Amino acid sequence: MSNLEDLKADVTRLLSEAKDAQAVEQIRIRFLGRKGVIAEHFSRMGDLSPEERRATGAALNDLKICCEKKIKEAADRFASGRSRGDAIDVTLPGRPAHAGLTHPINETLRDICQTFRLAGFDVADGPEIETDWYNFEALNVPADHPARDMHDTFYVKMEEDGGRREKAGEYLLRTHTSPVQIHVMEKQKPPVRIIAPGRVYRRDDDPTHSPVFHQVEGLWVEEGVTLRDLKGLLEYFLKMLFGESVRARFRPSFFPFTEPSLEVDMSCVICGGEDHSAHCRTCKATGWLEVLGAGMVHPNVFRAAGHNPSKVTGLAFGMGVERMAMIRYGIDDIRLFFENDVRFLSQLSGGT
Ligand code: 2NL
Repeated sequence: MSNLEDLKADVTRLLSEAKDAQAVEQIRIRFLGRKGVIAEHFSRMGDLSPEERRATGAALNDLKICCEKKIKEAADRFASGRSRGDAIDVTLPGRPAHAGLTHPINETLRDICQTFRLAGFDVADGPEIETDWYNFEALNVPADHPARDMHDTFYVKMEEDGGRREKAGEYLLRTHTSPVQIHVMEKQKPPVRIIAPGRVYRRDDDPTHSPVFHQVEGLWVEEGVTLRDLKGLLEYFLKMLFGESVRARFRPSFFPFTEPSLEVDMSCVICGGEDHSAHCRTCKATGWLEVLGAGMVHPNVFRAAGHNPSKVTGLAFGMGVERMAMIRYGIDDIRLFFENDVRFLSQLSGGT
């Protein structure tokens, strides 16, 4: 009897040492096989007395059932790969979780806004679907101006009121964020100091133009604001965004909504504006990059927005965020920003 208890202990120990399914099978053959240890014990029962035979037979049957159970359990463990030998290796490093990145356009937009907030500007926003009045008329853009052409502007027809505030009729997708500033001037008496970032729409599509892009416009209306303030503000802005060594250059220009109007160039950040005799592709060997349009608010714009042009003056400016980002990251095709290939985007973004 005690011999049989020893056998049970042997099977348990051997199974705990088994390294794979094959080792378990060897144990099964050795104990439960046709010529195995248990079969041998059964065959030797002929030598026993009837009483001994009954007791031994019962004990051997118990042992056999017990071994079958233990061996099946061990075999199952290997089959599902969860044995000690094959266990999940808890020391393996986990799969890396990919952190999201800020899109380079958003990162640039955020830095532009932050720079003007530090200078005391509030951030304003407004609708992307606008009326001809807010997008053009109030901004002194005459009816025959080429920007109003179907070739440049997306027009939208609104059939019904549809429960919204808008009336049925002709609308357009704003071509600049200036209408936001008109809305603010209508509601707020001077001083007004705001920037208006957001999406704008134009019927353009080539390597440097996208039908949807982002703009930041700025407006500062107050008694005594001058062109000097404009130049100083924009020089501060460019140095904040591109570094202290950047220089600004102002050229006379024309916009319907400002008088006088300026175009603002910055020294090329790629070649430093120094060796522009060489062939810098970014500034086309001129040493300068055109980055902003600006000017003093036209009296007609003040009148349209309900401000008295003989009491206040205002400075205004506008820039394309994609253009800023292209210069900042040295990208020559605007479409890369919108294809959203993570391999491209993750090379540019500094983080979240
Ligand atoms: C550019 C030029 C500019 C403005 C935008 C503006 C707005 C109001 C009144 C007067 Cl409400 N002007 N905006 C003025 C000058 C230039 O943008 O090149 N944008 C990308």
